[in-house]
Amino acid sequence: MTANTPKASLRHLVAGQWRTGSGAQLIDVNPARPAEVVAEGLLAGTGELDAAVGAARDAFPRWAATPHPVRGRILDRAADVLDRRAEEWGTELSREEGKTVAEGIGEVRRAAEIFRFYGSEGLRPVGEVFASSREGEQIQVLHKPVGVFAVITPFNFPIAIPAWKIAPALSYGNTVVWKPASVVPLLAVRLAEALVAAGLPDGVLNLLVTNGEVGGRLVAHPGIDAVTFTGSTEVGTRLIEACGRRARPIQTEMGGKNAAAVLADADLDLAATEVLAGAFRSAGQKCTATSRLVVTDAVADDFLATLVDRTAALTVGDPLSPEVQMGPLVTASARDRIQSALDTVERTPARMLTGGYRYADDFRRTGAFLPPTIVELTGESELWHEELFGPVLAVRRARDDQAALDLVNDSRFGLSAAVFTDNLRAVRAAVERLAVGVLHINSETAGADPHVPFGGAKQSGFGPKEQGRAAREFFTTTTTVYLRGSSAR
Ligand code: UN1
Repeated sequence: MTANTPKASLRHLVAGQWRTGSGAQLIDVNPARPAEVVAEGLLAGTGELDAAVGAARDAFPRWAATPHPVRGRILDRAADVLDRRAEEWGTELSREEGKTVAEGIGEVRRAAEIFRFYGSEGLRPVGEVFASSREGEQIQVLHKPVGVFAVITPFNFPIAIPAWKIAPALSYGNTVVWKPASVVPLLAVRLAEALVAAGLPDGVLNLLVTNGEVGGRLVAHPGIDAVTFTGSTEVGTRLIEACGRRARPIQTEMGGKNAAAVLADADLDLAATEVLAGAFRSAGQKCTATSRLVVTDAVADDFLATLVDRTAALTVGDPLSPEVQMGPLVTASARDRIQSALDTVERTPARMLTGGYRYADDFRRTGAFLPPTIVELTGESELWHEELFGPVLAVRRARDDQAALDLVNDSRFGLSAAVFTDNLRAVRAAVERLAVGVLHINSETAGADPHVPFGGAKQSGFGPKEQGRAAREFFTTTTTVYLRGSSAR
């Protein structure tokens, strides 16, 4: 793909029709080469919003009544399309979002896997049966579709996160109005295309690429039954309030400031490999990224020396080049926001171990690039507490293993953590004491398998967990049936 690759035209999917929008102009650019337009078109406005919600409402009764295994076959076919187009769409993902092309292709395949899991869901048990304490009675718990879901997704996994919300929503018989982050509209169009090609009936999935204002109206729209959101804690808590006022169920997956703890007996080479991946893949733009590192004093000097060397050796550049290990941030404004936070380092008890500078070469200065950065803190600093969502790792040293685990818990977030150790006692302490939704022992903080629960503690998440069978809790509503024969027989 080159600068001459034709740009895509931006469209919205409403009631099975691809439409142009009635809102402002959107120009979607490649963050590595900001002069290169990836897609262009008009955002959706409030007219399209009403039409999309109306279409989802109209489509709901038939879709809910479609047998679950039949719905599942459509999701399976969408997975086939995603697998078939993985190279092409993964390359577009890299060009639109900035992660490396290998990560982009991997993400499209991951979306396919998620659709396969929920495609099979109709072949698994659909409810629970309980014994009754009364003779001649059985108690059944039935899981039913909820209705129309508003699905709001972030830029950083432009196809995997939408997949893990849309696939369960559709599998369990709901219909959807989806608002993706407007900086990654092309991959949203691709996912919708896969579902259309798979034979999804009109109106079951509606896609609106639009701004935050129309997104806010979507969440508050009277035709919406429930909301699922992944994004910042700031926006998430606003949506929780808006839904609370309407007694409308909402699930949010929000910020993280995830720590890796390297304990005294850790395999330092393994820990360095995993911390490097956790902190700098996708340029640190994952809510599961490793953005804090705790090292116990006994191994701190050795470990930090290795980690700093390996970080400084990372190849940063055009994510479409196969040898590049880290691409740009998603936008120039994301880069500038993080750069300003790093500019405060001089005024805090901290020292820069690597990175923290501005690139001087033309290519990386023009693109949204920031070097992979490690900063060691010697006292209280915002860099320990605030999520930057970029390639920045804040380090603290701990006296011993117990103090290291205390530092891991020293956050208002609780999405994931990683602990590097071979010590069984330390592992047990970590499992029992760390307030996180996802815990990795001897692997990086990021990553989420499609068949197991995913979500955070504290201010990282609100409502039921995502993925696997855990998603059923949010995407269905239950009826408890006390079932007896009639007394006459
Ligand atoms: C991963 O770690 O591979 O927004 C997935 C995020 C998370 C997904 C993380 N919801 O980064």
